[in-house]
Amino acid sequence: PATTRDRLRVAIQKSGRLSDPARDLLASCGLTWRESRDKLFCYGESLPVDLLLVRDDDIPGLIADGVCDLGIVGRNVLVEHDLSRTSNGQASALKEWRQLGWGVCRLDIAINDDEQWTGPQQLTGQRIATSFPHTLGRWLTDKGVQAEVVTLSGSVEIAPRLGQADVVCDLVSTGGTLAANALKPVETLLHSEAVIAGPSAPLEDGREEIADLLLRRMDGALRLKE
Ligand code: PRT
Ligand code: ZN
Repeated sequence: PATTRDRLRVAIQKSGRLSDPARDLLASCGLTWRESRDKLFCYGESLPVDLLLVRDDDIPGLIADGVCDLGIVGRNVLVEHDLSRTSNGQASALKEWRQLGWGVCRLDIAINDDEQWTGPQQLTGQRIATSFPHTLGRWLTDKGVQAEVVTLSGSVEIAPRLGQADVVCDLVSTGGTLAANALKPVETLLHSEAVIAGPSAPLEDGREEIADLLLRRMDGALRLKE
């Protein structure tokens, strides 16, 4: 690269389910930081580790492009990004460096709760609403099922009632949202949790050592929580 970077850059979710636990985890590693006025960037004071505050969907791309070194993100987002690359013929660029044990959820297929479930073949010819089209597409291919994937960026659970889809494929934690929409989970495509995402290749310019230090402290912090 034209420019070298000697500080580690970690992408975390700006606001959402993973932002507070991610900040807590970094603080438990002894990191203190100063937030920029626009609250998009945090300068690390106690360690050469800076934070970038972004939408969770942007985290894998920022690491793949080398803008950030590590990220704290749901496996579901990482898997979806990876499959979108490989389905384009690009090489897989990222891997999970750590599993964090929180942000646990499943990516499930859910159908109307008054319907019978006989198996994946039942989805043949159906419209399935999801925010994870590549993950769903791979699962359908694995099962040999031909269905129509309807990609929605949010409010997936109400798609059947709006007539946009017949069934949904969405994240589930308690199941309350599905139940409130008269849906029931019938298949699990992915078990997810928050992970430390990083490049498959080693880091450069001394950032490897900073990452090692941060991850060692993280391992200690995670062990204390057990
Ligand atoms: O703005 P940005 O794009 O950053 O945020 P976002 O809205 O995409 O993400 P956010 O904050 O909702 O979730 C971030 C990550 O948290 C997800 O990528 C998952 O890895 C993880 N996670 C864990 C969940 C859930 N549990 C979860 N329950 N993400 C979403 N949900 C939603 C689900 O989509 C459904 O609408 O919660 C509803 C279901 O919850 P239950 O408890 O009713 O089953
Ligand atoms: Zn998102």
